[in-house]
Amino acid sequence: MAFDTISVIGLGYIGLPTAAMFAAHGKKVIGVDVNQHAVDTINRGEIHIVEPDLDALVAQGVAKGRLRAVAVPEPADAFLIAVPTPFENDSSLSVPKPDLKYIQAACSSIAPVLKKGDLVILESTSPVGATEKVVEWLAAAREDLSFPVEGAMNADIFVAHCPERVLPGHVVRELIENDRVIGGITSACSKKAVELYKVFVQGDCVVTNARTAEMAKLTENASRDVSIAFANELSIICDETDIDVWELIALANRHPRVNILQPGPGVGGHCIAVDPWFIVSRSPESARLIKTAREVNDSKPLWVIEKVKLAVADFLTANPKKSISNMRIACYGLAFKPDIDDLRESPALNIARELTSLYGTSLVSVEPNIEANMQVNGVNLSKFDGAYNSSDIHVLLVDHKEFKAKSKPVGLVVDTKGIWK
Ligand code: SAJ
Repeated sequence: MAFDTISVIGLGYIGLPTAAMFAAHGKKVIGVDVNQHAVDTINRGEIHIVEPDLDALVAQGVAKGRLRAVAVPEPADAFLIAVPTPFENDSSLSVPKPDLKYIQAACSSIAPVLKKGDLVILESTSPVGATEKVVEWLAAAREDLSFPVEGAMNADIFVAHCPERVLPGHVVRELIENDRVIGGITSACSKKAVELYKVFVQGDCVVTNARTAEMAKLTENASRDVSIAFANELSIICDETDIDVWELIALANRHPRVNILQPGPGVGGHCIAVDPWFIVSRSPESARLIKTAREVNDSKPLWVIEKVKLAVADFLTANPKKSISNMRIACYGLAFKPDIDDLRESPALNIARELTSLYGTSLVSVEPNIEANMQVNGVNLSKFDGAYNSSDIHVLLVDHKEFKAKSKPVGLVVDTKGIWK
């Protein structure tokens, strides 16, 4: 059978669901991760991240003996690389630059077990040219094998880029239903990659070259970032002009060709707040709108912090006997978006952290997706009801379902998501 054994390198928010999905479709799957805690958790049939329906999928795959996790790659017929692509840790750079070290490390780890006929897929969101780098790194490590070259025929190994495009919170459904963009180094690579994804993908598998596939993914997220920046800019303009931005957007969206997104505390996650920089770092002179959108979204948390400072000043003016040490401020939500526990690049977390440093123990934070009564990145976590019933200032940062179910609390409210009107 083609692709008898599939290996997924990186068992995070994308790799683990992908691995479990192949296992659910009858494949033998070897997941690889450098994090021993993740490996052990998965091998117990449990998961180390929060994603609806993923727990059952992993439990089933492990129980049936189709899914197992290891720390060091073993031979397989297809290798999917789903590792992070962070920025280079260099504060002197004016435009953040992608760091491919995890992709390179993944290549080094699979190179020794590659054999003729294997398929290697880069799923990680990557700057243009990264898939060609994968070929370079693998070829340097395995001189005994031939690797694909654009326009040439026949090689021992097939390499393609197939960017993940699933929405955290809906990963299991979107893995199956979404269309996939498949960019092989050669058309033979693309063909082989389509064959692999068709194991479970019901959407179309659309073939292009590797560079276009890389840029397609970056473009999708940059497009969303620009749209959210427009909404965030509107929210600031509306605040200055005493207009309810949510009402305004709802009205404007009644136009058949207008579809404005929602403002918020800023843009988070490891995707939309990151990927547009991959375009800007490559084309700094030309990517003007994309860069400005990033700056608009990145500056929104500072604006929210200023709003909270103004609310504190208003409260103290209205209550002259109080001081910061005997008032209470609550932040609601730390995750980067509703109904998940993911704190990556979260503007809400950054706001709560900054407010904690300003107001100390007068400030509590609530995150229903993380156990209360603990500290997360320097932020004190409290239970929702206590904070809701006893705070003087309420700062709504994430529209989690628990918060949406409540009406506007008593006290001053800074609502970045427009749910407590
Ligand atoms: N956000 C707003 N207003 C909105 C929509 C989102 O402020 O109207 C904020 C969210 O609160 C969050 C951030 O944007 O902080 C990103 O959230 P998201 O739901 O837009 O996207 P992600 O980061 O969870 O997932 C995106 C998706 N890309 C697109 O929708 C184009 C997903 O399909 C990708 O697979 C994912 O990035 C990725 O991995 O690249």
